[in-house]
Amino acid sequence: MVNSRVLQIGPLSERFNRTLADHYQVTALWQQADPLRFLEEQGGQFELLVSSARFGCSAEQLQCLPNLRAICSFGVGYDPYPLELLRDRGIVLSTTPDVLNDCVADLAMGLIIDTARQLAAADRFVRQGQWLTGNYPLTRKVSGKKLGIVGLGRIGQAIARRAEGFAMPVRYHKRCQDLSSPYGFEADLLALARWADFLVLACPGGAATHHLIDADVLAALGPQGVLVNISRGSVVDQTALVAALLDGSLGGAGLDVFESEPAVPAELFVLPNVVLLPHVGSGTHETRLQMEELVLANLQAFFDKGELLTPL
Ligand code: 8YV
Repeated sequence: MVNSRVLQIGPLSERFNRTLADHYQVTALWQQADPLRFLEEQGGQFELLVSSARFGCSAEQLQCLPNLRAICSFGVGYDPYPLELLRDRGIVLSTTPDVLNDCVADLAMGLIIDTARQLAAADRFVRQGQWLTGNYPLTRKVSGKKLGIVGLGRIGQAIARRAEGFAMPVRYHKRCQDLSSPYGFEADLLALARWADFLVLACPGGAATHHLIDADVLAALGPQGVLVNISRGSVVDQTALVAALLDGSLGGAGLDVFESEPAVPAELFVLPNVVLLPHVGSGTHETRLQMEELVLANLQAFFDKGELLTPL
């Protein structure tokens, strides 16, 4: 038997918060005057926790939750959870896989096109009245160009399928070759970066991929190459990225994620070959609703049967 008290670490949509409160006795941690003190005093009563890929749950918080059994997380990223600690304590974690693949992959293609064809910059050109006095400079073609994907999980595969429609040859890099994949495997990330016109990051964040994209990878991608990041800011050495974009040794970048969001390096604001988005990969009405429903379905499954629907 699981008790119906749910601890929620951070706010999700109003709609989600309301539905959750209709079915469970919810405690909103962020509304407590002193959240850590509250946890120290009251943490023992919670077996269920709801959080997100943004708020996660720290080791410090977990220490105050001795009876926790399951975490239902909104989003597909699991980097803000101490996975080893969860494993040691037998706490199960669900994320919201698959339902966001299309939107994140759509956004990756959008960033490829926007960065190469400079849609956002050309739009600014029109709005500023500059077309009245001259034509926009030529940009770079997308169709037929070589696409390297770092991380060929569910989202990476959805990006690769879309790229086929643009006649883009696809190769990928990940820790182990995916033998069922029709795409070429490249064990050497530097070789993939040298080969690719566009390098899209679709791998998980966390310690294993921290600064995987460093100055050497950016140099290999080169002055005609474009980096697109829809995964996590931590995967890229952002200082090296800014330097490469400013000195022209990297051709462009389309970025939906940053190292310490919502801070974005202001040096990039003036560059027309850089597209900057506020972490909106999954941010459509349709997908966010499906993500919310999947969090609630996981919670209900654990409450009813002690099992999650989409465990990590
Ligand atoms: C969300 C994400 O923006 O799924 C993820 O890992 O980063 C995004 O879908 C995030 O979960 C919001 O909390």
